Amino acid sequence: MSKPMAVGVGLGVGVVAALLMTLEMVVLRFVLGIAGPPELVGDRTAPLLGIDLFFSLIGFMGGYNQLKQLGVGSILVGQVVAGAMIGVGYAFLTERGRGRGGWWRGLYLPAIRAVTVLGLSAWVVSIIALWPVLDTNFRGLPPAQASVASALGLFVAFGSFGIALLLGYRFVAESVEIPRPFWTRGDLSRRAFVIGAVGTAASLVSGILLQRLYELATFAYDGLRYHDLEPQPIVPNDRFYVVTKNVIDPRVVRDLWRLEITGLVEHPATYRFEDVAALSTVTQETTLMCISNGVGDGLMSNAAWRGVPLSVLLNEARPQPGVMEVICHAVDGYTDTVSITKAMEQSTLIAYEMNNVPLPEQHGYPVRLIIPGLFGEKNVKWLTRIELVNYDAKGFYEQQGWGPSFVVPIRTHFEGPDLSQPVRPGSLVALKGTAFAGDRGVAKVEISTDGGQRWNEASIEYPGTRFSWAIWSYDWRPSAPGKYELVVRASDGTGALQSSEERGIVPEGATGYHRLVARVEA
Ligand SMILES: Nc1nc2c(c(=O)[nH]1)N[C@H]1C(S)=C(S)[C@@H](COP(=O)(O)O)O[C@H]1N2
Ligand SMILES: [Mo]
Repeated sequence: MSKPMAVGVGLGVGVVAALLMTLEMVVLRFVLGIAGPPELVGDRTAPLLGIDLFFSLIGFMGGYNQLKQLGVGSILVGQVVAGAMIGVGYAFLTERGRGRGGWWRGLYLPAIRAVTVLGLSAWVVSIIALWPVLDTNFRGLPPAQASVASALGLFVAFGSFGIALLLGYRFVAESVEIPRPFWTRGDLSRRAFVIGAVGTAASLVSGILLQRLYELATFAYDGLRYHDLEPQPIVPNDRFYVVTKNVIDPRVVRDLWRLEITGLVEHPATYRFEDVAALSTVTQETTLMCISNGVGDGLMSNAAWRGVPLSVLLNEARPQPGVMEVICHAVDGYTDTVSITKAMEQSTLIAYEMNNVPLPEQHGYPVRLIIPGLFGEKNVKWLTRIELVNYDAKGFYEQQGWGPSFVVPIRTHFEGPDLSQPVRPGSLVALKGTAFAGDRGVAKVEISTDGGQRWNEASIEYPGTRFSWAIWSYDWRPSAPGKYELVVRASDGTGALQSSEERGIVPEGATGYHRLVARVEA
């Protein structure tokens, strides 16, 4: 075969083999929840990006969802490009072997050896590089099995790429050995056509499956915010804010799923869902807020969670002396940490119900953590392993540089009424909003209508619990026309007044007062 033709055939067959590999990865992901490079590489690298780079990438791409799409898209494209390059290399090696020894059934063995060595090395390297996230399984396989499944998934994917490349190349190249001009509808063009058809079919089927996966993807709901002119004490589950690192969230099969207690404990344990549900339960209203919730933003919601205090499981497992932290691992490979002291508090829950129904899938089905007083990210969803350690471990976002404090500061928001239009002098403006102070409770809410010079106490319409927000209201009747700067602030149960310091989101969450301008016009 001429060099340019070998390049062309190798490239084409490499691309088709990579498309077949992509198809197979998509099927494994779809059916068995096995994560492939597109998700694993993102999850492995995201925590390594510095917080500033991560934040500016999100800004540059126009959102977390766009960044996720860029990540997955570039790995998918990268796989095809790598496939094409390997195909060309394989073609070169094979063509160089023409007329020499070392052939077996139309396959040139040294070329096969090279591809095999490359494939095995790629497999080993990817296992080592992806090790920390290899225990991801979106169907909820327990971590050890999940790691094996992911490793096998990669093996099958790389292996099938290799086999498709060898067989595909031989299939096309064989026809060239009987020399016929390319354009005479000879054997070669027919065979090249077959390979092209296989590639097209693989892309079509992958495309359909990817389309289906895209519909399941978190793009539709990640970053959902809760805003209401009449804020509800308890946010309905389908309106509760959502934040997830995933492109597609887990769909855990409850009977496959286990909760493991491992690490520095006297009695490591594995619980089935029924075992967890059989333990004594508590119901606890707790508000969650994302660390990236800006002042006035809606990444904050309140629900009643039912579950088991984590301390019940930890006491059964008997922590060894010297335990400092608890690492919480989730089926999506997400991890976060909490101090053993906080983990042992009665209010730290393993929750499996949200507002009287099983946890919805996007809120962590079947089991998540609820840790009052700490930012949302510590409330690990799809929890599967609790590991006790004697060092200061860092979770997914903390590795990026968030924290080190994850304590929710006092936060107050205006919600209603809509003040985008002017109001009439003398009319009643029934201001309403939320106030939240982590696990310290809200003691007092104050409103200023003059930019923060004088303050008046608001009424607490709904006090909530120590762990939840309060809903406040304040009846304001502006008499004179003009522009009024409305400000709200609260004091928590310890008597501390909300900080007016305008601190940005990075790295410990925003602080400062929510301010609105109301226009009063006759
Ligand atoms: N397993 C897992 N848990 C997770 C996350 C995640 O991506 N994966 N995101 C965290 C973040 S950043 C937040 S703010 C909360 C959001 O919880 P919600 O979607 O139920 O409101 O979940 C946390 N728990
Ligand atoms: Mo978050």
